Amino acid sequence: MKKGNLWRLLFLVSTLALVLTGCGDPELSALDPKGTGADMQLDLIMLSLYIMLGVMAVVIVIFTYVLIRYRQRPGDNHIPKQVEGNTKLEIIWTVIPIILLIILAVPTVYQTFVLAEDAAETTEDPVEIKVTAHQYWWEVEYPEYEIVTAQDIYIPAGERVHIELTSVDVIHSFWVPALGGKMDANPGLVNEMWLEAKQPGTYKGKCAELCGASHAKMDFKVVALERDQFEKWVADMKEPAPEPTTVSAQEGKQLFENNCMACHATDAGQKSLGPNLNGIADRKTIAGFMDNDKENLEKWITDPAARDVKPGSSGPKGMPAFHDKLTEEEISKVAEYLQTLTIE
Ligand code: HEC
Ligand SMILES: [Cu+2]
Repeated sequence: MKKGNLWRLLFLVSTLALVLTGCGDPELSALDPKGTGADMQLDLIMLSLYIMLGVMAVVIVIFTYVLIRYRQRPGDNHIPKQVEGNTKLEIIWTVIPIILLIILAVPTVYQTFVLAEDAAETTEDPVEIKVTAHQYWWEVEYPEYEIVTAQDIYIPAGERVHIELTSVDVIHSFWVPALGGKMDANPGLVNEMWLEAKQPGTYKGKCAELCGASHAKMDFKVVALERDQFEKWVADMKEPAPEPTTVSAQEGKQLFENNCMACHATDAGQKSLGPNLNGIADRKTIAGFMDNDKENLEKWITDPAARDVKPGSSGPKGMPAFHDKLTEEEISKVAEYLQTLTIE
C-alpha cells in the first residue's frame, strides 16, 4: 500500500470509530442500569473487562520488554540459543488462564441462575404480567386485575414482577436494557422472567429479534410507579372512559364503533384482535414509537403501513388503512375521540 493511501485509510477508520461511538440511544444502554437485573449484568461485563485489561497490561509489558531487551544490535549477527518445551513456563501459561476463567465463570453461572429464578417462587405475591408479542406490537395482560393493555407496561417500582412471554406469530425478543434481561417471545411457548426497576421512571424497551419489516419500530415502555401510584393506575384503568363532550368527538365515537370495534376494545377487561385502546390518550407513544399527538393519530388511521409509519403493519392480522373508507374530517373526529380515552 502506498504511504498516502495508508494515511487515508487510518484517517477513515479513526473518524468512523469516533463518529460511530456516538451511535445508539442512551436510553437503550445496558451500561446505565436502573434495575436489579441490569446491575448484575453490568457487574459481569465490568469483571470480564477488568480481567481482559489485566491480561492485556501484562502481555504488553512483557512484549515491550522483550522487544527492547533482546533486539538485534548492530554488528551482532549470532543466533540466540533456541529453547523448546520449557515445562515450568508451559504450566504457568496454562494454569493462569484456567484461574482467570474460573474467576469469570463462577459469578457468571451464579448470576445466570439468579436471573433465571422464578419470581413466582422468590417473591411474595409478585405482580403477574403476560406479555404477548405480535407483528409489530406488544399486548400486555394483568390476569389478577383483569386488565388488558398494550405497549406501555406498568409495574410497581422496587418489586420483582413476574413476566410470562409468548408470541402469536414469529419469534420476537423482549428487551429493556436499563432494567436487564432479554428474553425470546416464541410462538406456542411461554418463557418466564422477572424484572425489577429500582426507581420510578419510564424505561425504553425494544424487540431484539428481527421479526419483519417494522421490527425496528416494535418499541415499548416499562413505566415503573411507586406502589400506591401503581394501585391508582390499576383502579383508574378499570374506570370506564368519560363520555366525550364535544359534538365532533361524539361523532368520532360513533365512527369508531362502526369501523374499529371489530379489532379494538376500549374496556380494560377485554381482549381484542388489535391493541386494547383503553387509556390510549395517555400512552407514551402511538403504536409504540410515534409521539402521541392528534396529527400522528390521524396519520396512523389514514395509512398505518405507510413508509414513514409502520411498513408491514396492514398485513392479514394488522390494521387496514382508512384513507379510502373515511374522509379526512371523519378521521380527525375519530382521533379527537381517541384523545378522550384517558386512563383516569
Ligand atoms: C382489522 C383489524 C383492525 C381494525 C379494523 C382497526 N385496527 Fe387499529 N390496530 C390494529 C392492529 C393489529 C394494530 C397494531 C398494529 C401495529 O402496531 O403493528 C392497531 C393499532 C392501532 C392503534 C395504535 C395503538 C397503540 O397501542 O398505540 C390505534 C390508535 C388504532 N389502531 C386505531 C384504530 C382506529 C381509530 C380504527 C378505526 C378507524 C382501527 N384502529 C381499526 C387492528 C385494527
Ligand atoms: Cu418483534
